[in-house]
Amino acid sequence: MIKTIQTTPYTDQKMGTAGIRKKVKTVLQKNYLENFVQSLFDTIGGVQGKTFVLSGDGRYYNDIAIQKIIKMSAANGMKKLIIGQNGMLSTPASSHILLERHADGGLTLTASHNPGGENGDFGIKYATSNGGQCSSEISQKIYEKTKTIKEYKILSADDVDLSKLGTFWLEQMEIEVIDPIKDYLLMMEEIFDFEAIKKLFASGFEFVFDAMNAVTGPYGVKIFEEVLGAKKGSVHQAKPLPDFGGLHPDPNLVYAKHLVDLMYSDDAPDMAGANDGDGDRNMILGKKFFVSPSDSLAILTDNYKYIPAYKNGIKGVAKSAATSTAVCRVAEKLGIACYEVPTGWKNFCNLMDSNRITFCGEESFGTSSSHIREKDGIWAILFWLNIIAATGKSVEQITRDFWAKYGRTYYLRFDFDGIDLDVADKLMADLESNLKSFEGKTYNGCKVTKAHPFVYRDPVDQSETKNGLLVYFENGARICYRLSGTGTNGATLRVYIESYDKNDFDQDPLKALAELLKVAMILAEIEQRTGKNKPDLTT
Ligand code: VG1
Ligand code: CO
Repeated sequence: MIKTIQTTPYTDQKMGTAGIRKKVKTVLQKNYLENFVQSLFDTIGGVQGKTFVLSGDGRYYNDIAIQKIIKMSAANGMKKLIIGQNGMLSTPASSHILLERHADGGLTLTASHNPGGENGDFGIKYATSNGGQCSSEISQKIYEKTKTIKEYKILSADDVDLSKLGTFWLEQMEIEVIDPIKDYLLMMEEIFDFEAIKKLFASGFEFVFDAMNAVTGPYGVKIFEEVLGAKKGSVHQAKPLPDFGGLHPDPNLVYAKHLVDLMYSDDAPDMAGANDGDGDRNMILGKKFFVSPSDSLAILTDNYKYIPAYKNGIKGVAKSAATSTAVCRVAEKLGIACYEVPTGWKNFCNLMDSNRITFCGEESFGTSSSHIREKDGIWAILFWLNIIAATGKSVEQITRDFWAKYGRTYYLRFDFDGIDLDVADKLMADLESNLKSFEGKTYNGCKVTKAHPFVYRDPVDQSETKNGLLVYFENGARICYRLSGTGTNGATLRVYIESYDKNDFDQDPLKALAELLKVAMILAEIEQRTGKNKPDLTT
């Protein structure tokens, strides 16, 4: 029986850089999830006759939320839902299924790299029929709707069993529960040289994949261990847990310290990779060696010819404005375009749909290609394995060869967390008004050449997005400031800093960027305004 439930709106259901993301406690409020989902359905003209992909990363509340959404979908006339077994699909696998099945939309229940569990975060990423997350314009419309919603529709029915594969019906709606890994694996086999990677593992190459107790554990076991022959046990923290075992499932030097410690110990394997909560981020480590994500994007681009799917040539590349310029130097050499877009994967999608780019990436440990419309953690790790298999070089050697060819871009991101929202907004607004006055001046020995807000005009739909403030210095150094759009705890100010060195590749990035960090703090008056004299997190 379809029920129409009266409800009262919430005023905080705005989507950020990647969907809506909230504290679990917030989402548990009465009708909170239902309000958002019904507003979304209403905004897109209803879901009557449509097919959606629906799944999540298995975090706390995934199981309850998915049942609610199934029943709301049925009540709203959805034709079909495609769901990963046990309600789970990684974000890249979900994007792939959406494209492969020509579905009308996709909902991924995840707060991505944010912690899970009762005290953690929950969220929803909404993808449109192009496989990528909806535009800011659509998310704004959904937000407007959430502020006036009065009722939602839901089927009163028993929970659906999502543990068995196959097709069944919930009243008029078809539900297909699929193997979450099968199609994704087939796609990876089409892209990469699996035979070469099998030989690499057979030759004794030691590898660890850390799934951070999140969604890609089973993908890792299947792909790396069972298919490619990596030693049993190569996948660490392989079982997805609702609270990620207490980990912050963000693969970086701080939150994946256990893996970094292993890789800097004498027992380090030859290579390690890690993914985030929903499997779209990746971190790459060699023996006692870390590859910065901005470098990783540039290195993959420079080595595209080793990958069967790309060997006949790649189109352009793209990076977020906050990401280092390393990949631009590769693009220049290859004679292909390098686009700079606002932070957030949705901004790459038009470039891919219009065949302008093949690879794209963000400094936040995200890399991918036009095979889907999301970043793809396992894809990036397979890409590295394929290069290693083809060249016989180590992670460190591949990176050093890259630096020798292009110079090294030292790069770090500094986060100032938990700032009062108004203080953060004012800081950015004042900094923006001051930008012009920095030009031509020297701070701590660093001379500003130009300074301006980052404004992007999408070459396909001509939409304009303003995101971040850029300050350029002599010798190719750069600072980018922006506020996070994924946090759930006050505002996070992100300061991204890079410098470029043609000859000296062995500095500690923290030391190489120390003066610029001081300059960044001076220009934005960070200490005066926030009381913080150093960043809370450096990645
Ligand atoms: C962060 C990253 C951004 C990434 C986004 C979603 O956004 O900086 O590069 O696309 O998270 O990542 P923000 O607005 O907090 O800086 V994922 O792995 O989470 O969906
Ligand atoms: Co993610």
